[in-house]
Amino acid sequence: MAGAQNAVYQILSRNLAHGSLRPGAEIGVRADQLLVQDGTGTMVFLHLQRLNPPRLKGKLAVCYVDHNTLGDGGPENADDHTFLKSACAHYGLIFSRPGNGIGHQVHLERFAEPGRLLLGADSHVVTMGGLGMLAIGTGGLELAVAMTGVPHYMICPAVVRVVLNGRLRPWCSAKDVVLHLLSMMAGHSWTGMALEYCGEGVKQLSVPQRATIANMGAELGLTTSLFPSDEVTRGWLVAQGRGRAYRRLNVSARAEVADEIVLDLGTVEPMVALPPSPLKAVPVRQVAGLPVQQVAVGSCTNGSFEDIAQVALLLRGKRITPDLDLVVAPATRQAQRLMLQRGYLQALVEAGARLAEPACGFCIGQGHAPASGTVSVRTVNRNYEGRCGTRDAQVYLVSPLTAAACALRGQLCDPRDLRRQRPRLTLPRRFPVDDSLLLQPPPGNRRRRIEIIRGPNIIDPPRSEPLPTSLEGVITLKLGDQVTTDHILPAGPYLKFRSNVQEYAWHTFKGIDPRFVHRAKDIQKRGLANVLVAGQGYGAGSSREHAAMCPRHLGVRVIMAKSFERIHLSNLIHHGIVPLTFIDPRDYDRLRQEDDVELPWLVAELRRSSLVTVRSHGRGYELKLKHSLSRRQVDILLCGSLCDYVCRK
Ligand code: MIC
Ligand code: SF4
Repeated sequence: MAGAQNAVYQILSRNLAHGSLRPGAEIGVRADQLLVQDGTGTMVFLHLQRLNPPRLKGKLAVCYVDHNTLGDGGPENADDHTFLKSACAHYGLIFSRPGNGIGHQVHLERFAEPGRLLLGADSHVVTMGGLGMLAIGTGGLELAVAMTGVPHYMICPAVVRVVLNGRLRPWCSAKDVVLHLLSMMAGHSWTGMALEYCGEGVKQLSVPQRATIANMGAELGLTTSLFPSDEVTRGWLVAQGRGRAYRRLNVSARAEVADEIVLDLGTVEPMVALPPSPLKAVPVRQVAGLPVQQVAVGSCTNGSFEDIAQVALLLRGKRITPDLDLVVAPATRQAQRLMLQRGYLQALVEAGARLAEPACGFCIGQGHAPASGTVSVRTVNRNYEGRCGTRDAQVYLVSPLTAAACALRGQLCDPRDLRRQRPRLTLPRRFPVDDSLLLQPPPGNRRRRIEIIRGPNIIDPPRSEPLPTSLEGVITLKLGDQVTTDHILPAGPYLKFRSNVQEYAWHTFKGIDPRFVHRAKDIQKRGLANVLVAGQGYGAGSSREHAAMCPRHLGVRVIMAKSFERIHLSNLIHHGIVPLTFIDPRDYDRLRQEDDVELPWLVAELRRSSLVTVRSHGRGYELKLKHSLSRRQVDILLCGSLCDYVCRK
């Protein structure tokens, strides 16, 4: 007899608009809630203006200003905020003002609902899985299209159950659990998979702790991670004054799943992810003693009140080591206010910490870039090379308790080696709720009259052209494995160009090959296509569609890789770049940068088979690569972009 339906499919089937729930099948879903943030959101609204829907059909949609908050070096950030605020009022979204906090944590506190489906233009929207909400990251254009009421198309994930048994040992926390899991699961491809958590061990994890674990599933390329909604969830929602949002969601140990992972929480130790990947996690003791110059606590992974308060309690009455910089950023204004009320911010300041505003900040290289060649210990989720703003800094990822211990010792250390009692934190029965920085849109009939205000840096994205029947081009760049979207298009100081693709494009592959843009433009001028070659996991990390739009603007029309990450793959298709994968990985070795290439029957082959011919006259080879595009995706590519496809329909 077939087992019961798993929890992920229970939610998907409630929201299913097209297709059937089979792992790997293309399905269409309609979401209950939508989320955008400022870094991806300006483009979402520019797409919406082009799509020009008569009205939006989303249910609850929120736009958070959390990435671009510094406003340094010019008016671009503030202009983006004005644009977003007016666009939210025009289209009917709630606008979360700068200072209100990081979207994922604010959403968890104020809007997330168990048993419901959320789509968000950010890879870490999956944080909401901690509350039993099925949350899926998308590209910006996809989200704009979903806002118009068109179903969102995605690959139905295969579900893997994670059974958490046992109890966490003192000083071990949710971050250690997820780093432990990442180290266990690294080395396999998890693209197209979703995790659902169950087991006795889940009950001892609070909602923010579950959210930390769900958050970092993004680092494995998972579609999402889901926790049950139980009495812990109910208690947390009640403390947020949202008890009515509670709905039970069982994750059954008997439901039908593709695979199962079992973890005894009692075996988890304080962990650290070594640079340059969150997947390179080892027990902290293996690297204890390494001198540390900076500690940064915060982000959507570990910026909850619980996380920051524990750091304050551990540092209370002490001073951090003099040669080290400690920066602390509560993730939300609510956490910040509670820290103030309880005197915890004072404890941090007295210990020598620098306080930062509730925003992404140092997590995305916006401020607090470490000194050259130094070690920075952070509670964030990604430590890719250069993401912190300093190319040769070494970033280590740890839990808040381990971060605090490092701040006291001035070196990487296992917090158990402090030989102290773990601080005891009592959580409030009621969190201080103040939604005054969440601006509600005006009633429907008044919205359309509200003008959308565009600053001079907010530029319409380039128009796309249909895919030509055959292509001639040059391999302008050959890349290795694990090229992340941070490598393709860095954030940090260039984040302010998120609303200006033409300008942002000048920074494409900047950290990898500063000559790339000039080469690509030369090839483009000669009327040829730019073709990229990449290894495994091309496009891992962020959902930023600019990592597809900017290369496309520079004339990239085909990327041949060993494999692609999920959200980036959609972004490529939706912006008119053909993703092809190697059938034989040795073919990757045959291709060289500067090879002339021709795809003589591109469109015919995309339409008729799963193989595409690539040949080089200069080098004398002919290869077959494959694609796994659905009929719909081929049609999108032929139109040039999802925007054109939807408009045509
Ligand atoms: C990230 O953590 O990399 C970001 C910045 O939040 C991105 C979104 C973006 O690039 O705007 C993400 O995770 O999708
Ligand atoms: Fe912001 Fe960092 Fe979270 Fe991305 S991972 S949403 S940059 S805090």
